[in-house]
Amino acid sequence: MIKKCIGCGIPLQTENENDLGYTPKLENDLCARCFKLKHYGNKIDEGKNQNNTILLEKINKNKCHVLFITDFLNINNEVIDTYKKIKNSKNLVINKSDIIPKNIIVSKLLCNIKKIYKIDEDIILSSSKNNKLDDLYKIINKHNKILFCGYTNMGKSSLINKITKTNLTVSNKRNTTQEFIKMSYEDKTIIDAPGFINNYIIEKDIKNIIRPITYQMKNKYYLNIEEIKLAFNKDVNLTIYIDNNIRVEKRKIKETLNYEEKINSNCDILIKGIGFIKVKGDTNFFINISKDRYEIRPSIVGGNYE
Ligand SMILES: Nc1nc2c(ncn2[C@@H]2O[C@H](COP(=O)(O)OP(=O)(O)OP(=O)(O)O)[C@@H](O)[C@H]2O)c(=O)[nH]1
Ligand SMILES: [Mg+2]
Repeated sequence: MIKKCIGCGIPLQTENENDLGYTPKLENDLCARCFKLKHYGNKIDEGKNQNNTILLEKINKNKCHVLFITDFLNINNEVIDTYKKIKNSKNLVINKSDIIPKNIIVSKLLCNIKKIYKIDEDIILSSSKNNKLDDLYKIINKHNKILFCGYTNMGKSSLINKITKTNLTVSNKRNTTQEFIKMSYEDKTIIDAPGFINNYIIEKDIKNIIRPITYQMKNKYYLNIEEIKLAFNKDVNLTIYIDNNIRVEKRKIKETLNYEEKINSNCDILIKGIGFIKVKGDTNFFINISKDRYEIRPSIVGGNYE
């Protein structure tokens, strides 16, 4: 039988140091990549990039209940479209609940997400960091075989480590888990899956609760968030939900920005890989990134969507 790395599931090999799964000795339980990730943090090459279509096919072939893991800043059409393509019985899990700002009423948040993205199943909140696992256990207890999937870095392996007391490799590098990994938990089977990949994944760890920042924007100014420039044609109030470590600056407009779009009051401008901005008031906005990088939606943190 082929021996697999207990950290990421890749078959172990001693032949080629530059290929995935390499280990100097087959007696080792970890591949060299997982060894480095566990002991030295981030200084490693990227793992194998997953093919989302093949990954989805493999998930759909499994006869099991699926828990699809995402987090507060990574709820967007692409993520939800992938969730909806899962044919098994399933739940959406908003993990890393420890980063959700304190002023947000989580029951309302989940209700809003359900309505805006038209999700039929229950949405569950969890955090391996804060040991918020009670609602997950309720689901797990109802099934014999449970598969955790979702986009890379959403905390799937961290949750499974907490639940099954295993030692899967966890890191803020994309593609940490390389293959499906089966393990037992009580009389059940739990499966960890490699993460789906997109172009805008936050590789930085969000360690602290998000502190929303409220701005009064004047139309002569634009907001600068990393490489993103965002301006409005009216004075508007907005609240920004991003990692506290990202710098936000207000600067005077000197150039016109490429894309203009209309937004209604109480909608979010979601910027993939960064977070979202809730805008109060109808306005047009101007942005320097193309349409595939951002989305507009009714705000998940307010409003009434009956
Ligand atoms: N704030 C917070 N961070 C978490 C939590 N769970 C995991 N993380 C961090 O999120 C990052 C990704 O965790 P993993 O468990 O490796 O994520 P994954 O979904 O298995 O990732 P892939 O294997 O690449 O698909 C790590 O840096 C973790 O420390 C959580 O509950 N809260
Ligand atoms: Mg993983």
